[in-house]
Amino acid sequence: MPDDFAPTSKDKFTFGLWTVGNSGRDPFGMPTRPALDPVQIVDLLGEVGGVHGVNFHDNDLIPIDASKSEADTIKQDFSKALKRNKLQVCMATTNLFTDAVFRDGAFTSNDAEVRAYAVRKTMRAMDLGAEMGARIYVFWGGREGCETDGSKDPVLAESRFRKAMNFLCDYSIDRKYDFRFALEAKPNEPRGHMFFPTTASYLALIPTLKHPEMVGVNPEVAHEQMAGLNFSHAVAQALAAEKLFHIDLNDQEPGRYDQDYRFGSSNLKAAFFLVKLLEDHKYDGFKHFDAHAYRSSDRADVIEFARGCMRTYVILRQRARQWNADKQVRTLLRQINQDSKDLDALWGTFSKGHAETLLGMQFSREKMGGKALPYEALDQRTVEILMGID
Ligand code: GLT
Ligand code: MN
Ligand code: MN
Repeated sequence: MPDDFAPTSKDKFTFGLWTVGNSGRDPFGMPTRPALDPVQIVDLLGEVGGVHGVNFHDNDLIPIDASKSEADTIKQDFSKALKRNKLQVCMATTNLFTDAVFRDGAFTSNDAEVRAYAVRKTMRAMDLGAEMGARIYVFWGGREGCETDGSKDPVLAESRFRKAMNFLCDYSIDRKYDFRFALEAKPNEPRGHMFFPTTASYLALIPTLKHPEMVGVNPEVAHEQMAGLNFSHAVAQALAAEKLFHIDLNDQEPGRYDQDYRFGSSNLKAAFFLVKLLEDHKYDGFKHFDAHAYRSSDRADVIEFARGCMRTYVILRQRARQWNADKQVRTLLRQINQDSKDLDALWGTFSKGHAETLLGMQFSREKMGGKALPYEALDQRTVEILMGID
């Protein structure tokens, strides 16, 4: 029987080396799975099937202290593995958080030498990303933040971050790398407080940059949910601003540490409305599963985890189409949306005439306030579609 939900390369699903390569280490325990090198991870993704591409931090691929000849060998082996498994490199990023040098930030560090080193490390990582074929470059400021507000002036921190972005945009232009930058927010963890805690914070920063057209966002489901926010609404704002350059899909239970669960595993209804939003608005970028398997999983289960992320997306996409075409949903939506082009036009553009007409209009608050809004029925039908009821 053909599998209607099998992902294909056309779906543009990607995984980071650090996602399926996650060894199960956490702050309380050692790895539970053997460490995999980049070639083994790419082979694993090939075995998963239907994956479009792979993403990496500079040091996921090349260890921070590797020599030039070691780096060359790694790159050659990696390129062969990509070819063998028909995978592309889609996104690259910089590890500006693991090494102790970044313990108090990278671009926003209080130490000018660390700031310069962070910019230089990113330049080299951009060289590597461009060489491997990436055109999206993600910035996740893992250590950009503080524990005590006495340690940093947050206005100065913002201006340092802006300067780094401006310099690196110019570097990409100068080297003709054609990168689009995607900024990824997170409210906390690993810092007590992180700068630019939500996607909206970055959307507000972007117009203040030297090359705003080059810079967008990379929202992550779990990060917005950690801030107690509705992820779809953050994505909607990015879509409306034409700034959704990349997306990190995973899942998260409310009020917990950063869990990076399999996509759709915790809040299926929120995942459904997210997929529906992306599909309705024809998001065409990469869909990166920035998630990892449970610490208890072995290699075979890691493969199930990766397949599960993609399969859930594909099934939810099919359910979104079903929802859009569903008779009952359509009837309810017609009843809920009371449209009038004339009324909208009245306040759509200002004119003295429009203002006069509006001021003179008669409204019946009682009638408007008494209209039926069958949202219970709509939500129940949504849940039943999700449960597979035709
Ligand atoms: C890290 C983080 C992710 C970011 C990655 C990019 S690294 O795993 O938790 O959300 O997307 O730097
Ligand atoms: Mn995360
Ligand atoms: Mn992420």
